[in-house]
Amino acid sequence: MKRFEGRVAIVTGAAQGIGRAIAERLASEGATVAVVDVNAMGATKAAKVIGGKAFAVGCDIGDPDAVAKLHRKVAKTAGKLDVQVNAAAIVPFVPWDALTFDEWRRVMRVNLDGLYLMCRAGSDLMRKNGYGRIVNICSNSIFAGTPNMAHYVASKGGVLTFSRALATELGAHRITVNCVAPGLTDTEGVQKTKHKDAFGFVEMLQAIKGKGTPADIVPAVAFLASEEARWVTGQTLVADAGMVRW
Ligand code: 4PL
Repeated sequence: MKRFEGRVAIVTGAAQGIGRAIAERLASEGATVAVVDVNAMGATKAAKVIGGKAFAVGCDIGDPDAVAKLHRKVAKTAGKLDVQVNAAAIVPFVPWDALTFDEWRRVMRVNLDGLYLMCRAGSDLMRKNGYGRIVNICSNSIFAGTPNMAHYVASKGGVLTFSRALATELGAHRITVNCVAPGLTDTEGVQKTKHKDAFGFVEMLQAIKGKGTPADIVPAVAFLASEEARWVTGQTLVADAGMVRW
């Protein structure tokens, strides 16, 4: 399929994991992709591997000036913005008894403040063309109440409800806003934390057995980012092998 020919996309968190897999898919289906990550070197490497019209931008999405600069660069380089996938997030493993206010704020700064900044700048750019697809990466942990990440779960609950409200506000501009909520997924980030020890537990709860990978999340995102998803907005699609159902 070539659903993104002539489209311009931004994918955050695209140096690795789910974000990177999404960037690869959008590019392979024809999009010009801004490969965005706080790890600028990682973004550069990912953009090089993706090739074609992909270009890297180092950006801390929690920094208002950096986000403004990113969108100026995309407007200048690619001329417009059609698709924005917000996959960048901090995925902590911190038990409640160790959770400090500084750690709470660190996660909120990226997972919610960063999402606000990206959607503020992204929707302003999309409105100029009266077309847009925003896909925000949520998490099935908001339904499961997953332990050791209360601040993350709180932030992802905000991702869902913010996306709903934004969908209502942006509908008039033919911009859709939806979420994809993955379950525990085998990524570089997860492998670096104790979350990697939870695969057996989540598999027990899944309707379909196995270990989720970024490739299992990509199709849901690509559908919501595509032109033909125009009748779907304000929704959250859970992609977790049936671990939670809502
Ligand atoms: C079920 O979003 O949804 C661990 C780590 N386990 O980040 C997540 C589950 C993790 C999750 C998540």
